[in-house]
Amino acid sequence: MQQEYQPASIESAAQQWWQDHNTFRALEDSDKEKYYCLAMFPYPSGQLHMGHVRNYTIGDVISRYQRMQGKNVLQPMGWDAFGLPAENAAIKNKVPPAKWTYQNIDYMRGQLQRLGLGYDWDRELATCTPQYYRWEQWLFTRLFKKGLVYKKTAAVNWCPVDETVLANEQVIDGCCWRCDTQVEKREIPQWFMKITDYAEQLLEDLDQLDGWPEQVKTMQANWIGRSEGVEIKFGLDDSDDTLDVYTTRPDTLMGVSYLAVAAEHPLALQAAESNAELHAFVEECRKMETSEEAMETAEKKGVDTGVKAIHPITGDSVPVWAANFVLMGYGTGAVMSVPAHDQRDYEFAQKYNLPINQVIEPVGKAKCDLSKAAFTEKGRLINSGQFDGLTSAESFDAIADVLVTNKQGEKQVNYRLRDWGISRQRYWGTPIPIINCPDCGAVPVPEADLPVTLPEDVIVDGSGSPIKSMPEFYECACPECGADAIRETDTFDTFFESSWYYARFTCPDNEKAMLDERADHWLPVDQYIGGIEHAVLHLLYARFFHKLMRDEGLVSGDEPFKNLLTQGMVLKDGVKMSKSKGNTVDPQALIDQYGADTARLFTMFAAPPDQSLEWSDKAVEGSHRFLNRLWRAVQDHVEQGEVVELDIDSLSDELKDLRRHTYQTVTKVSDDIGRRHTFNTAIAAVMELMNAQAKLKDNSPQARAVVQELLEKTVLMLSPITPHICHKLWQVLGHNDAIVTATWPEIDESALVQDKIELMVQVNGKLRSKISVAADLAKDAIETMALADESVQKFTDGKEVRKVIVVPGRLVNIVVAG
Ligand code: OVH
Ligand code: ZN
Repeated sequence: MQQEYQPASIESAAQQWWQDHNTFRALEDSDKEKYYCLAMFPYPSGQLHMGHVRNYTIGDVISRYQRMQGKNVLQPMGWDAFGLPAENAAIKNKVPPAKWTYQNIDYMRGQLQRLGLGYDWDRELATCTPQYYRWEQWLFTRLFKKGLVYKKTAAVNWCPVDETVLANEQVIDGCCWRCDTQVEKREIPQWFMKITDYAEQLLEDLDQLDGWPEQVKTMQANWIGRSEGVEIKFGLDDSDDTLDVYTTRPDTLMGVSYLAVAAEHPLALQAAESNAELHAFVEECRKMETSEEAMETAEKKGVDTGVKAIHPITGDSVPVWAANFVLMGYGTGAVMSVPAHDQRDYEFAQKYNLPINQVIEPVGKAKCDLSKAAFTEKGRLINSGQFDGLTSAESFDAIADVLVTNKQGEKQVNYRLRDWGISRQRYWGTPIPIINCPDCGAVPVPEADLPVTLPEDVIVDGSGSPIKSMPEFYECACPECGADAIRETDTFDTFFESSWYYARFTCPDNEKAMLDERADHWLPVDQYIGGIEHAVLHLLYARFFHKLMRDEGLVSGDEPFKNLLTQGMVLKDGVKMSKSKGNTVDPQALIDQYGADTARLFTMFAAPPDQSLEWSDKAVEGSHRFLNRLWRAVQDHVEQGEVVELDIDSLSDELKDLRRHTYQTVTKVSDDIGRRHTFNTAIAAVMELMNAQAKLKDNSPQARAVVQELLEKTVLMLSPITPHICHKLWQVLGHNDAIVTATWPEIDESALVQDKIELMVQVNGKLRSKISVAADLAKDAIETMALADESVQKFTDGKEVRKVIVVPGRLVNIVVAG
């Protein structure tokens, strides 16, 4: 009696088997080659969404495939558990962030298990536990001693009504998300990591990352933004000070018509003391948003400071303006402005009637019309005195040389990358392990006193971080002098936790050290998988941390992630799924209705992993139908009883063709899964093979042997994608071992050899017949066979054969007279 395909029971049985046999526990002491596969760990936000299902299915398919290649696979899972959502939920639902977080973790862990993902759950970690974050506190104090972290004042978003700092995502159109008050900027002391010390390495080592998408490497390179330029010292009237500017276009130096400084530049601040208009402007700029985006879109404004600078080559007087498009934290806080050759300077000059001096003329096809816009391309110098006639490239060195000789400038390499501000004035995060002593200043918490534990039994009501009003948390003694001191109450940016979790997964149980020799065993991660939204920040910070840990002797190797796969978005009706749009699909409902295997098959079949995946009810049903078909094909096959041994030499052409199809499919699927990561085309190939099998009418013992082989290979090939149904069908096909312990099918080369080929036979260029011949048949034998063919003879009878042309492997053309 044939069983129905019942995903629920099949799936729980397979999962039980894996659990009972510790199938996915990864141990180091193995002779096998290691393979570390990691999908970016989730925020415990409540429930899985389709983006998670996709991310984790891709990781699981690759892991299971590599396991079948005989590798010793590590696939861990954990929780990126700190962050603002827990605080928002706490305000809304009146539950402490810790409780909310741990509940979510429990629920989402269950969902991941229900999907049949092969994780080593013994290595599970959550970043909000002291066992985890103590080690980043420890690393931070080491880096402090090395001078790689420092404190400086920096601007935050401040709500004057709620009297609290706001995260960027809590500022909506410049206003507070809670009370809609206009947000202000506030300068407060914050901690920074010197990622700029590693800018050169972070850029150079991109070359080692052959397994990363070019697009991601380009985004990182642009973010780091290395440029070669010249720092130029402009003298100031009535002063011994100079005003230093950095430019990548020294070729335009002779066209400078003004200098622009940030509103907070000391020069502007001093001038503002006796200039009311400037003073008002400085105050206005203080409140301005300084995100890169806001800077781009804001109207460009400025005020003349009245200060005059001296052009280093001509000695001409150059006005100094304060402008809202120059930032103090960027470079020297001053730039030289060349309106003729920079569009922003051009617009500013037009607005304030400043001179537009052309000093570059176009060469080749470039066009220049300064009545319409700046000419920003490189070209040849004009109106530039001694430098006239040089190309932009030639003048770079010529001008730099003059400046260097006169001690008015220096060639310089600059980076767009800024140091990483890691302080957050939030509660649900890792406490920064620093004690502020009135006498000793900032003192790192001694190793023996770590971790600094975050109190979890708190009420979060939106009125600021609760630990900022908990003396029992922040009152302490200075570790150096014993004086009464105040503990830091800011916490780390959550990117801090996600910058090293991949390494901690190798030794999550170590209570004595951040990392141990197991890190060297498993790292680098062989395959990392995650969304493109992490192309810059997370991936850059993780690469930075890896180098920091390397330089601390904690890991070896320069890079954490050998291969990177960036998955596309899951869309519905062409747009991103989101709660606010009301177009989400709950993966839990999908699993409840069809089972985990259908959910997995659908997500892998609907699109290549790096492209967006459009949700489709039809495609889900199609995937489910396919699994039903597979189920029935195997059941029908085994119901017919014993299978005899294959006797390859006795097979009919049809059966040989079907065997060849089987192994052609194995070849394609191996390449699609193992190298190209195009799981969708792999699945399509298996579906075609199943179609070919369904067409077979032959029911002889040898046909059944060929089908047995075909079904076994099919189930093996699908097992990384739909592991539960394959677990069951493997048993149904007569195996006593579990498919999860099986190896990937080998290619039977002899099955791929085509011993018969089909040739077209033409008479006078017209197709008249097809003949099947042995692949290695000699030319004259082919001629004889073609001439003897019945359908051919209808056209050759009674005619003189003038010539027979054989095109090997393709056709025979018979040329007859008349
Ligand atoms: N914890 C961080 C994180 O991204 C990772 C750290 C390493 C920094 C999902 C959707 C979203 C979608 C579909 C339906 C409804 C709602 C991926 C949304 C990731 C990711 C992991 C974990 C999402 C891709 C974008 N997306 N597609 N569809 N945690 O929980 O957000 O990029 O890294 O899986 O995601 S996370
Ligand atoms: Zn002290």
